[in-house]
Amino acid sequence: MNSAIENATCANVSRRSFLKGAAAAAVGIAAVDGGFEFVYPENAFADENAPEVTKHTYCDMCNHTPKCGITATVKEDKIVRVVSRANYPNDPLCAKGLSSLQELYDPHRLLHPMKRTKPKGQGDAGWEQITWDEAYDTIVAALNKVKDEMGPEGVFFYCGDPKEPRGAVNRLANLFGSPTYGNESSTCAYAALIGTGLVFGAQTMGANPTDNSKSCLIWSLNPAWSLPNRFGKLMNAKEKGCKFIIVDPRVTPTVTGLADIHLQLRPGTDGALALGIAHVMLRDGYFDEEFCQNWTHGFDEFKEYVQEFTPEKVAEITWVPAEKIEAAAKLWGEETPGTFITSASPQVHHTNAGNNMRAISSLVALAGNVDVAGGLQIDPGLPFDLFAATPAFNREDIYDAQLATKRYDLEDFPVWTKFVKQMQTNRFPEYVDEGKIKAMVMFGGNAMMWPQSHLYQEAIGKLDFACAADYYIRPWTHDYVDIILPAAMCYERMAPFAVFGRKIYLREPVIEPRGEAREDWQVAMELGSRLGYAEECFNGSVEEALAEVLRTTELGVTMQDLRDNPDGYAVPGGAPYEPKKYETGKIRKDGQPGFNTPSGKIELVSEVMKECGFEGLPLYNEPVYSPISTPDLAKDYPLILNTGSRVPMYSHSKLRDCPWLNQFMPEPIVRLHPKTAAERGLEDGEQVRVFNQLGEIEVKLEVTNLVLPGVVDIFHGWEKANVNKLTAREFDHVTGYPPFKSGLCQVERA
Ligand SMILES: Nc1nc2c(c(=O)[nH]1)N[C@H]1C(S)=C(S)[C@@H](COP(=O)(O)OP(=O)(O)OC[C@H]3O[C@@H](n4cnc5c(=O)[nH]c(N)nc54)[C@H](O)[C@@H]3O)O[C@H]1N2
Ligand SMILES: Nc1nc2c(c(=O)[nH]1)N[C@H]1C(S)=C(S)[C@@H](COP(=O)(O)OP(=O)(O)OC[C@H]3O[C@@H](n4cnc5c(=O)[nH]c(N)nc54)[C@H](O)[C@@H]3O)O[C@H]1N2
Ligand code: SF4
Ligand SMILES: [Mo]
Repeated sequence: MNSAIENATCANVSRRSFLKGAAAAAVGIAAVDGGFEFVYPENAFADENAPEVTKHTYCDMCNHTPKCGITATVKEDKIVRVVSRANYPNDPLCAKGLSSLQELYDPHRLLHPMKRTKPKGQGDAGWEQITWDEAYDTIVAALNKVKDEMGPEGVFFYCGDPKEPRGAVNRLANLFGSPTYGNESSTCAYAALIGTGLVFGAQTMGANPTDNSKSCLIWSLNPAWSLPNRFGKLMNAKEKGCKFIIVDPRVTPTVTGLADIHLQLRPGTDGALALGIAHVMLRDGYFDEEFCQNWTHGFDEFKEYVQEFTPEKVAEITWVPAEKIEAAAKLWGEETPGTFITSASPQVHHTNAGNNMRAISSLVALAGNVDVAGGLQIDPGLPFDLFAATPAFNREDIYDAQLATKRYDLEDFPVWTKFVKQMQTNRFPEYVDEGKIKAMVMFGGNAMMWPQSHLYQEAIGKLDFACAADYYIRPWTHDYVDIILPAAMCYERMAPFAVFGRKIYLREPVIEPRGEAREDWQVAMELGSRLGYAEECFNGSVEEALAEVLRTTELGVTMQDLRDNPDGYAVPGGAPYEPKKYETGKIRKDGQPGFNTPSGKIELVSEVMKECGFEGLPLYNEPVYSPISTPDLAKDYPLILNTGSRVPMYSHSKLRDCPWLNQFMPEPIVRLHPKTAAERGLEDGEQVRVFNQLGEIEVKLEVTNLVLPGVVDIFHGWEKANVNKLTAREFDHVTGYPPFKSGLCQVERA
């Protein structure tokens, strides 16, 4: 392993104690470390002399699509050891992946369907074990009742951050006839995809540098902690000479490992910073004039607008020194081709999300970095996303013909509805209060992820019926549902496929599910069958559902092809990347030259925005609460509240009970710069109150140079200190996103 990656990945991880734990797992004994005692339940022990079998799967500990490969050693249907899978596109396993056995064999895991016997939200649901049959019968009766009384749209189908159930749940919602399907991407990736979709006519979060890339603009991503397998690839590009500009308020291991220029901005001022860089590029000729004149829409208007964003003015807004803005514009404009990478979330966790993302995307066009080798390659790629299944499998035909006009968010978020065939979920409490939603089917979600999250918790409680599938009973959310179903984990399930470019991997279960757990796809398909769609839901068969996913790709790939190629089946065909396809008509759906936007060009001024009643330019607006937009509020709450930047050892609300991971951050902390702490007479390690006009939490203080002076950095998802008590429910009009990362607050000794 590249030692730089190892160091960065494990930056917050005490290697000695972690490895001690890992060794304990290998022999299947209890791990006792740093005050934590973890005892595997009986069924984690195998006969020492039993033969060993090696099997492969991929990890889902960060619920995400890095899909790191795992090789598991199995004895008597018990996993005794896991390591990174060799010759697999994504490796190595991070601390979470290596700890996944503790989640799998956790004695507190939910292993049977349960129903509540006591009233909601009172701390004790009186959970009582029931059979799958009883669970399904109850759910089917409740959903059909809502369907009969008010129509299928009254049932809200929801997937949280776990991405794996999505294809099956989407299909189920469409078959049931409900456009009220949504997922956690209402606060995650879609705003970035909408922003880039508006500009490029292609939804993208950028691409890693290739050997042709002279530069790379990373706009708010910290893969050293959030996507460790990707960080290794970026380190390799750095070694080959690619120059990096990184826009991040914090000094992360990604910044120290990669950045040639680090722009440490005030959170939420991303749009102003991008317009300032554009100003310098256009002023000093660091742009591709021919490309801009021929292939961008609204160039002159955009050029006129950025006149006011002088480096000096932008420095005042963003806190980034003017010289650095100048230097970044020069590097980005001169070191071409260059690629750009943006995150799913931090740059859009603001009330100006959509326009921030459009302004950032404009920089790629100005530099002429679109659809060139080493730049942002706009590639039609394979006609499917096997991870979230395919449009045909998801039954978008039903959605388009019958459901699209019945969705509840049409008036709230018109731009969103043009791009996303799923509901923007952030106004869920209002839809419940307005009587539009009466029941909820939840796969892997936590109400704590929303801003002012108690309102979402209460909204679930107000429903006639709610059920959830999860690995655990998480009281914060599940105290408000009626039935809870045990979900099988990555070692126990088959769906979905892993796809890397043209290579597809089938995942065979490594072990039988513990207890009565069932995989999400099976649950969705069994529920669908009982709701009257047995044929469409393959009578609950995951094998057949997956075969149908393959069939809908129309690529001629079969399950047998995948079984015959356990090291990945390469879909035949495909050609090397072809640059400048916009000139030859290979990007647009109608075969004409140009891009898939209304004007056929890269839209610096957006026609879709205008059609939806907004300004066409990516106007910069201050975050709704900020020292500039609400100076009076800022007198009481002078610090910028930046919540949810990822930590290496946890995924959102998960893994707090995993002993090997919990030891690295046993309790919620707030991070402050030494200067900010000193101004308040605060010292490292003491308990502090973090509060604003919306709420208050108590956490332990960590004083660190990682954060920018004047900014407060707190991770989300802690039940005992839920920072979403302090985040506001003003939503960006374009994307519906909340200001998770640009609130205001104050910190005092507790
Ligand atoms: N303040 C603040 N809030 C944020 C963010 C932030 O940065 N700041 N980030 C936002 C973002 S980007 C996201 S993605 C969301 C994430 O928020 P959530 O979607 O709530 O994610 P988790 O906390 O991981 O909750 C997932 C639940 O699913 C369960 N689970 C995990 N895997 C599976 C599975 O495969 N099947 C089933 N059935 N259950 C499973 C877990 O046990 C857990 O209870 O949070 C958002 N909220
Ligand atoms: N370990 C771990 N990995 C994860 C997750 C997890 O919970 N834990 N969650 C997964 C999910 S759902 C997601 S969405 C991704 C997110 O992946 P990342 O975006 O990489 O994660 P973050 O740490 O939220 O944000 C990256 C950087 O953005 C900076 N940032 C904060 N505010 C701003 C801002 O206003 N502007 C700019 N330009 N930068 C800002 C932060 O300082 C941080 O260093 O991570 C995924 N990977
Ligand atoms: S980054 Fe870590 S948690 Fe995420 S898939 Fe890879 S090993 Fe698992
Ligand atoms: Mo996310």
